[in-house]
Order: sequence, then C-alpha cells, then structure tokens
Amino acid sequence: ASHTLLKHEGISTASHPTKHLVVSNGGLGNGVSRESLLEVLKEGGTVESLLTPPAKPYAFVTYSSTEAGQNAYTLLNGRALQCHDQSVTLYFSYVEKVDSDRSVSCALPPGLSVLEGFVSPEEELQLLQAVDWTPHTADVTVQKALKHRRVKHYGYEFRYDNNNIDKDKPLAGGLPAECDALLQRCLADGHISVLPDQLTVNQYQSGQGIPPHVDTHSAFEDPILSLSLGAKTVMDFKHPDGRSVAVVLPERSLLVMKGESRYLWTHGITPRKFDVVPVSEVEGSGVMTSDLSNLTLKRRGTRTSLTFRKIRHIPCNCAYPSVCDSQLLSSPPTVPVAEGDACR
Ligand code: AKG
Repeated sequence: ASHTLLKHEGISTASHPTKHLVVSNGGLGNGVSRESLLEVLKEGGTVESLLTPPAKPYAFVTYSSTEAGQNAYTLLNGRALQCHDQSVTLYFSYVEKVDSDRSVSCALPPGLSVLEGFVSPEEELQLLQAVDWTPHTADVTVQKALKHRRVKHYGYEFRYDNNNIDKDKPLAGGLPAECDALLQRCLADGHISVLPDQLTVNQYQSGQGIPPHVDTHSAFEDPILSLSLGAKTVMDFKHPDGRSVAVVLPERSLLVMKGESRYLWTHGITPRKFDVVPVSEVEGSGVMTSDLSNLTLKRRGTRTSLTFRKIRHIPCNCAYPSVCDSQLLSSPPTVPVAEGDACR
C-alpha cells in the first residue's frame, strides 16, 4: 500500500508512528462519507483534523498525539466499513505531515459565473412541467434517450453525430413560452445581449452525467447559459493545461459560461451517485471549498438542465484558435470540442 501511495499519489509514508495517518480506501472518491469515517476514526482517539480530498480514495487524519495515532493504527488497520451500499476495508499508514497544499483550485474559470436562486421554486416547477417528455410525432421538438441521460431539443436539433446543428432546419415552435420571463431577465441583467434560439433540455438521473466537452465554436455564440432544476450537481471544468475546477451548481441556479470558460475550458458532469459537497451546504454554489476538512458526500437527485444557446451564423473568431473549429479549418482540435456523446 505504501508503494502504491507513493507511486500514484506522491504520498511518502513514515516507517515509525506519528500522529498523522493516511487512510487508504477511506476517501470520498471511494464512496466513504466523511461522517462515517470520522465515527470510526474517533474510536482510535481524539481526532484533531480530517482531510478528505475530493475524488480521492484516501483521507488524512491527524490525532492529538503520536500515542493516539499509534492506538488508532493498531485498532483500526484492516477495519471493514459499511458505507451506503458497499463495504470497504480501511488501511492505515503513518505520514510525517499532512500536506495542506493538497487542495483543489479555488478560482472559478475566467468568464464563469453561477447565479444562485435565479428562478423561484414556483418558476422551477412551471419550467419542469413545461418539458413534455411524452414522445411527439410532430417535429416541433426532438427528444432522445442517450446512453447517459435523456435530452430534448427546441428551436434546432443538436446533432450528436457531428456535434453541430443544421442551421437551415429550425424546428417549428421555437422555445417554450415558459422560458420567456427568465430569458428577458437574462437580457435585462446583461447576461446576454440577444435572445437564444436553441434549447437543449438534459435530464440526469442519479448516477448519470455528460462527458467533458467544449460546445462547438462554429455552432453557437458566446455566452452559453445553463439553468439547473430539481437537484444540484457538480460540474467539472478543465483547462487544456490540466487545471481542473469543480463547481457546485445548486438547483435554481443559472450558470453563465462566457469567454475563456465557454471557449477554452471543457465542462462535464462525472456520472456518479454521490457528489463531494461542503459539509454545511450553506456555501451553496461556486467552487468547491479548498478546506478539505469540510467536504462530504451527498446523494444526487434527478437534475434537469436547460441549456440556452444562440446559433452562430458567421465563423467564430475567438481568441482561442487552437480549440476553435472555425479557425482550425481542416486540422483536428487539440481538446474535445464535442458534446462527447458522438460515439455512444
Ligand atoms: C450540453 O448539453 O452540452 C451541456 O453541457 C449540458 C450542461 C448541463 O447539464 O448543465
């Protein structure tokens, strides 16, 4: 286990007892909640701090003394822990210190904002009811059950085979009238300067997600809006240089992806049943806290998102030519520019 920790995670373990231990298999990324881990850890002695890095299969615990650390090791190493619907075996190793730099990035990608409470609970209900999932024969909307979620398109169909839209084939009916008020608010508040003409509704059951992608530059203008309804989720943003930011999207919040966050960073939702969220939940939106002692798991509910986009009619000339299909011409892009579902 020590070898694996060093090789894959850069964690060097100590061969002598200390007050700090790394708990392999005891991490949020392994489906272990902070609360259940803490309950077990307390059997070993007084816990000074517990760090639960997001998406990692391990946690770090610091006891009040080396004796307590040693006691915990003897008592708890190899302990089976039942968490949600699985059993995991906890393995402990001593470490010299807990590196508090093992944190997630705190800054939102440039151009990204999350507007909490953008719609009221009443509007949320109305919008959810406006989406009629019964199959239609008329071609006013297009809906599909994808491998990872179900989708419905208004205004124009988004084609997952070429990650684009047929600009000369608008769907009859346009966007649902129930969206008018919130779109007018977006205009009035300056989040958009023209009304969107394409809407994709995604519905994710717990455990479903969407692969990381950049919305095709040549297909849509800037910005892109996404309204979260029914349940919160965590959306992962990734920069081509490897930086990664996990952003909590609470129910009824509006995500505005503009500029760099729209053109350069991929966005996606990892399919999982639980999300790593701040313990208190009061933080609500924004970037996952860098305080790793304050994260836990929360079961995902069914989330319906409304993604509003404006069709682009002239080639994109953004400031990110390396990922811009309009500017790349025939050479392939260096990051996924797709909805990510083309090969499903
Ligand atoms: C898409 O449909 O391309 C999305 O990225 C959906 C995002 C969301 O669910 O908020």
